[in-house]
Amino acid sequence: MGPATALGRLVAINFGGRDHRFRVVGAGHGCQPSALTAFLRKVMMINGFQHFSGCLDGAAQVALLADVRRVIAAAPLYTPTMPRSGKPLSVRMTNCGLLGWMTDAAGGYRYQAYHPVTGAPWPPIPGALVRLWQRVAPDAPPAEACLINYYGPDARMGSHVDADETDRTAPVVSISLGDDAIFHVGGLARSDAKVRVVLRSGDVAVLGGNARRAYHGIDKVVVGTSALLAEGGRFNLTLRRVTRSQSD
Ligand code: MD3
Ligand code: FE
Repeated sequence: MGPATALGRLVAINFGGRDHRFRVVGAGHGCQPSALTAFLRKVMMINGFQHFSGCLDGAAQVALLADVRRVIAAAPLYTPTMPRSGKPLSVRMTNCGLLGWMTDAAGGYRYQAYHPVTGAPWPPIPGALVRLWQRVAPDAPPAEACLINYYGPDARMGSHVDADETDRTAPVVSISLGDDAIFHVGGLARSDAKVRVVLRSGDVAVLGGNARRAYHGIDKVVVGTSALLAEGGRFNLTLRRVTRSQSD
């Protein structure tokens, strides 16, 4: 999908052999929605998926990467493993926040408050991410978890639904840093048609509504498309509300 589209502009996306036309509407905060946002709503009938291309400028990406490096210094990337089989995932992971998502053979998919290798509590969510959550998810209670995925050249993430959160009414907010990734999103059933999108460094995606229950994954990382990470590859950060808020 192309770069951010000027607000009010009529765009066309060809899908299933015909052009789908729609107007790009603003989101009420700084970031410009891409054409994909309207496409998913109108054509695939997935509400609540918003994709903001180029939401973070170069300086903001550099600053956020420095935040990520500080988190990793305190909470090193580790290789998660599949429930029961213990087969390693191809991404490496860490977290910041009160809770972190993890998986291993013994305990399976879950949130826990401490790093599985060091046993230390996860570092706090950096201020810039707390403010981004407030800006793009103003109605949600505070984010509790920020999962950090690192994709090397051969890493991918198979199609799945994020379902380990007790509160699945709050959106998931995704931020991409580094090389481009081919992202796919489908419907509520694994067999539903999927649309593929390039997620670029600085893109922010908000997954709310029924998009929160849609199958999605990363087909591949396109190596060498960004100079942000000296080591190459891609970080994806996902901010999440996990538990139901006390005040609701
Ligand atoms: C759609 N991460 O960590 S981010 C994940 O790029 C995950 O690392 C991918 O899927 C990544 O669970 C994709 C975009 C994303 C994140 C959460 C979603 C899309 C989503 C939750 C519901 C629907
Ligand atoms: Fe996911």
